[in-house]
Amino acid sequence: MDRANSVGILTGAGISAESGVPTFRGGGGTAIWKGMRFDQISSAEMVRRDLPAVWEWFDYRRGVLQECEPNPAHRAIANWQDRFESLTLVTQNIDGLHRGAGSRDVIEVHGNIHRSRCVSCSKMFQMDRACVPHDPDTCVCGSPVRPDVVLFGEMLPEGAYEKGAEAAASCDVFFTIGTSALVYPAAMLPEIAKRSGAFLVEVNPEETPLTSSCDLSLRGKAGELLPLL
Ligand code: BV8
Ligand code: ZN
Repeated sequence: MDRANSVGILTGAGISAESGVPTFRGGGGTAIWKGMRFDQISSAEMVRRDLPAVWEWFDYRRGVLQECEPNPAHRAIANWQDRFESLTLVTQNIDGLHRGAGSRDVIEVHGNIHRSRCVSCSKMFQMDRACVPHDPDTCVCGSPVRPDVVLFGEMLPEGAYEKGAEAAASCDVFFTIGTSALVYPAAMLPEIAKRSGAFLVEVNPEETPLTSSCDLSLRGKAGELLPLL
């Protein structure tokens, strides 16, 4: 950390766990919603088949998020912002808590739960956290709006992955924090960093498929370990 000029970070649901945001796969379970696995309800197919059900799921999660604040892990990363020549933060999370903690230029590769977009003209709507259920439900052009979130089977936002990959390929130290490293292409980023010679650090209470290729695997909670770093 003392000698690093450029730092890359990939975070997942685990970094928001201590804020009270449920993870998807942690604790041996998989998030289930009305009998469906979360990767069924959070899918492109479901938006086509039953958009109201998708909104019910996301409005429920936005309701949970109303009580959640950034935790010491988010704040530690926000404090690192000005301590390195360059710091690139890529998050798979859609909860907006990194931005809430003061991080700038967060690359949200899976979108943001507080933004919606028209299915036809792609007009964007920024919702306030308090705006539950979502509003508006239809665009000014008359078409329905959907969460501006990347669902399974959907492309990542234009350029987001590429920006993350570029940072991963050129950083001195790369942190993979609170992610089970199972979802692609985001899970490629730590691998790119490692292949490009970065010092790869994992922060996770559990082992992941990345653990064996990490230079350092800190077995613990992000909210406790990151402030120590
Ligand atoms: C795409 C938004 C293609 C929605 C999400 C077969 C093989 C390989 C890939 C695929 C395949 N079949 C399908 C695919 C592609 C698929 C994929 O990767 N599937 C995986 C599951 C097999 N990927 C996609 O579909 C992506 N799109 O590939 O497009 C394409 C190509 C061309 C043209 C068209 C299309 C899109 C993926 C994005 C999906 N959207 N989220 C929503 O939120 O509902 S993914 C979802 O999983 C979240 O974003 C989440 O962040 C992400 C990953 O999960 P994690 O963040 O890692 O969270 P998880 O719960 O899994 O783990 C938590 C970790 O934290 C645990 O390790 C735990 O130990 C740790 N932890 C717990 N507490 C703490 C902690 N760590 C630190 N501190 C703590 N206190
Ligand atoms: Zn529209």
